[in-house]
Amino acid sequence: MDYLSKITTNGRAMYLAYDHGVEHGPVDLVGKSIDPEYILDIAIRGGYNAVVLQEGIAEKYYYEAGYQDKIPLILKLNGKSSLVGGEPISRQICSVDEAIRLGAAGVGYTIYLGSEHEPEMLKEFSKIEDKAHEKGLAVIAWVYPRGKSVKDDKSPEITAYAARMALELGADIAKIKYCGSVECFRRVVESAGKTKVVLSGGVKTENPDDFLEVLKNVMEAGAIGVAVGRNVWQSGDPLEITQKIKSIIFNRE
Ligand code: FBP
Repeated sequence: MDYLSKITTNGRAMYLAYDHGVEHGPVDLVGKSIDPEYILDIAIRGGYNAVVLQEGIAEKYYYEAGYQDKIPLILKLNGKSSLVGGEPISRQICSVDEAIRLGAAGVGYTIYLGSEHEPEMLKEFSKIEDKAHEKGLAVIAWVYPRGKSVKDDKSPEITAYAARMALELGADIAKIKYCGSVECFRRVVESAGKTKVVLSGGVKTENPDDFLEVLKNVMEAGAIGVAVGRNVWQSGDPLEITQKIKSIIFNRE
């Protein structure tokens, strides 16, 4: 079954991530980006393939305002604040049924690969994956190596491991951080096999060209696109950078 048809264009993907209010708090939501309506407007006018939200914003700003016909939703089903110390764990805080009720086309879940709590996240993810696929929803795995046993979360070995884990778990898309070169990201894409890979945006770069260069590299390595947040909505001109992202993702052979 093609779970990705609603959230891709010609096999490519550009997602606007906005789950940062949970993960980092309002410190990330500078200027107008504190307002979810501002983000939804960028997502729609920018022509994103989907917007990534947590349940509360999905309910109050997406569902209640009838955005279902305007832009697909990827609902994050787990999350954690940045305030908790110790080994990272992000637990499920929303269900697949709720995602369906809110009109989501896909669900997202973060796995901290290498954390002492990894088994709990793998188990939750697996249940979510079964149910989401049974209902025809796409499953996107944020696979972030993290925890005290992870020495370098951007090493070629561990990023490839993250991508492989997404394949082994049955994710349709793996959201992976950049490992530093086209060559190493090629190995990431290869490791993901039939699971597609999108770049995880990262902290806003001072020079937008630096972020765009990374995007070019991952596309050259075989990624299908990006799930980006801060580099777009923290920008002074989110639609301008969106056009550049779009042309890198979609205007290529
Ligand atoms: P950005 O493009 O802003 O990096 O967003 C991608 C994302 O994965 C978000 O979905 C999530 O909230 C955040 O990054 C998590 O970041 P961290 O690396 O701090 O866990």
